[in-house]
Amino acid sequence: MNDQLEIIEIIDRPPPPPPLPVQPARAALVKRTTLETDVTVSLNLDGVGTCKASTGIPFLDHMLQQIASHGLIDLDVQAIGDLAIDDHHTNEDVGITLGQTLAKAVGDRSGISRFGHFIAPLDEALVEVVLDFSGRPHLSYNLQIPNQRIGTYDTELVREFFSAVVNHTQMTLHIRQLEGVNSHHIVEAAFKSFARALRMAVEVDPRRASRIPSSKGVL
Ligand SMILES: [Mn+2]
Repeated sequence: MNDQLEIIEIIDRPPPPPPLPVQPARAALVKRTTLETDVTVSLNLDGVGTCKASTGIPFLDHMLQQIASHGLIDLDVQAIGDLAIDDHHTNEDVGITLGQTLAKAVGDRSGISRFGHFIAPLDEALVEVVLDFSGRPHLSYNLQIPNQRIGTYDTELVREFFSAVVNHTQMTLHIRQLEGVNSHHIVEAAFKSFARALRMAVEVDPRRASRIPSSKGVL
């Protein structure tokens, strides 16, 4: 043991660095209730991809898992809908509420990359997604899904889902099928591609800092 420790007095101690600005959490929760459905969505854009999806529509839950997992979004979707009629209202209202939650989480869209694109394969299926957090809703969609149903899910509802998301996130979304034969593969490739494009678009651009990525100054 050294009992003659030298104590050095630092006289000209530099001032402590200023505290880092607290980044507001890019997380949001929206609860939406109508006479047809009761939907709660919460998400964290800066998550690790955890998902709790319980919509009563098994295939939709499977697709929400893709958004969380490949978008690295922590996502919780709970829906109770009038499934005794069919899946239409619940599917659409999950899309609406997810869109509203995404819009809330990105706030005024400052600091984000804004644009995102990806081309995801799933075996023979190949689907390209290009999106823009433009503040204007637009959907271009050309999926040619051969089967009317995947499990119990009506494949017409895929377009309805993305349309609801687009209208309530206020985003431009192009979904283009390049290849594909199997219905499950085509739809799942679209959701995977959407997830990765979404991740790219909401990623914080450090060179953008907190500025809004638009020459108009508003999105
Ligand atoms: Mn699958």
